[in-house]
Amino acid sequence: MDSGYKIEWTSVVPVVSAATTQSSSTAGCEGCGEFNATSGCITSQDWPQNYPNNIDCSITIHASPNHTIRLAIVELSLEYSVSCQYDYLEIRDGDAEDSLVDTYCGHVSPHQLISSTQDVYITFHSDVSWSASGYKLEWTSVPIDTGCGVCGSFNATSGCVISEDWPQNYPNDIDCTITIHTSANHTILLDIVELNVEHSSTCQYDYLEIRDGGSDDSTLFDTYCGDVTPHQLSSTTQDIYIKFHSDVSWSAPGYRIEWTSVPVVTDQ
Ligand SMILES: [Ca+2]
Ligand SMILES: [Ca+2]
Repeated sequence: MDSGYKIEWTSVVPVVSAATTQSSSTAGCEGCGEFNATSGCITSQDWPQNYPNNIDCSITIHASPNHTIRLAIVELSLEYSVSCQYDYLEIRDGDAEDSLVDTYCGHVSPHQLISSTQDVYITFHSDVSWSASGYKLEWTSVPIDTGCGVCGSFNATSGCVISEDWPQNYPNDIDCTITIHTSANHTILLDIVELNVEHSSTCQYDYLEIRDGGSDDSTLFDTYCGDVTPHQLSSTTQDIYIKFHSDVSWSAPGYRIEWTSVPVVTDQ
């Protein structure tokens, strides 16, 4: 390092009273500790102001049995160093030492992680000097769908299908066809509970096609990619045809879709 000067600063939140600073966690987000709510958010101390120096904070998120945890890194800006030795956020899938997912410092783009266990363990450390705005994380617990189908024909009045390896990222190079067939005089209410596949403007890489009918030339409801808001589709027939394709690179958690049969109301 060249000699010269080094200036350090710290933002200080004015202390109004002991009571208000106690409860000043940002917009209802949590700080350090153990959490077992099904969803929530966590921010660094004083976020979005700079975090204090000399902090050690540990966070454990614990999901219910048969659930994993989706953790979104919404914002992450820490003091940067090549090996993240000064300030860092460590994320572990589970609480074992060998379960390190990654160690973050500097500025990190928003992205999501999905645990393979029921627990996520996070530690934050800041050293004696330099700080930044810190982090905001959000978590949601995700049910492990052992009872859902993946590809094939389903002949049932209700059920669910998930992408392969859900809620982990789906594999590359997949073609999966799903046909759902319900009883006579019924239609199908399809509930797209979660859908997050590689985004492209024309959905040419990875996509989920959903058709109102039993074959690949039935009327298209839509072709989906990217992060899709949960919503429902109602078939006009007793069949729905779904095709999922993934290309050779990039993947995402995929989808979880539920269906139920709806009796057709006939005029008396
Ligand atoms: Ca620092
Ligand atoms: Ca892809």
